Amino acid sequence: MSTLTETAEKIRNMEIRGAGRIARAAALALKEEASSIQADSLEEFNRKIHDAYRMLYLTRPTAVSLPNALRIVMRYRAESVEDARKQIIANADEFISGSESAVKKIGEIGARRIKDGYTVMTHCNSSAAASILTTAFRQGKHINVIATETRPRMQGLITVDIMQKAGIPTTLILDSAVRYFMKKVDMVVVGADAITVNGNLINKIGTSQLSLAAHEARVPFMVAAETYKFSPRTLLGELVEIEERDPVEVLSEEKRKQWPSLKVRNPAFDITPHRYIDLICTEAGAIPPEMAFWVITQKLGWEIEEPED
Ligand code: RUB
Repeated sequence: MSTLTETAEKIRNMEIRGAGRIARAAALALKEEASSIQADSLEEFNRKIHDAYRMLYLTRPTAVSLPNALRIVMRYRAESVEDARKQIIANADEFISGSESAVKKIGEIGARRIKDGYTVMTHCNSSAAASILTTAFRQGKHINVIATETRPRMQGLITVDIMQKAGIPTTLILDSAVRYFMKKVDMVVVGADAITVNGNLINKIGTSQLSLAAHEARVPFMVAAETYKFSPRTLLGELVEIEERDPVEVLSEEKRKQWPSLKVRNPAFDITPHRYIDLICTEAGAIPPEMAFWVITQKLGWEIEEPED
């Protein structure tokens, strides 16, 4: 199996998961594909690299970091195959290192909002959110983290592992226990799969429930998101597609056979309205959700035109 098909498969089956990781892995796969494509003409090269782009693009529909990363890597204007190769490799390298330093920068910016003694609730597993928590802890702040399990794929356990390895006191809770514990929480910090032009957040299923409980309890709700998590297509009026995964993740085939008429639904993400979000920490600064338009047009430099698929 080539690196390209292997990466595409790993993104599809969630061996590679989390919006930032997916973006970096896809950029790397495109870079490796560009390095190894055999082509007699620039047209042939363009066709082959576009096929690779499409294969990666179609792996998972919700995390906008994936198409954003792919389009950034594909921004080349070349006169020859070698020239195209070089530009794609340089674009991918720049994207990957920029993405890694963005996560670090978000950690530094977000940590300023975490005070000594805070209890912070988080959901699923986000590298950007984890970066804020570990940075705050490294700065000597005595924080406690409450991590939700995140059914059905239990990504909360990845968060627990990161927190425990960092030495941060951590409590694991059921997803359904969020409201029960919210009164003990000083801040909620979550990651992002996509942010729409009107500042709504798309993140792991259950995030919107956290935001409601936080809103009710007057607990600030902070999002950690690199600027490539903002969705240019929403500027064109499109909605972000919510991935619905196999029901087997929720209930085994065996159990489902017992109740043949039972419907099982498994949306992987949900939408948190911008009015429940206090702050979005990006590498370009901590901004209110209302600034999403600025990020898309000024920071991502997207023009109001139909981006090519
Ligand atoms: C992961 C998820 C994460 C975001 C942000 O969902 O919802 O909160 O992707 O993560 P899944 P990061 O496990 O289905 O990919 O900050 O690491 O990009």
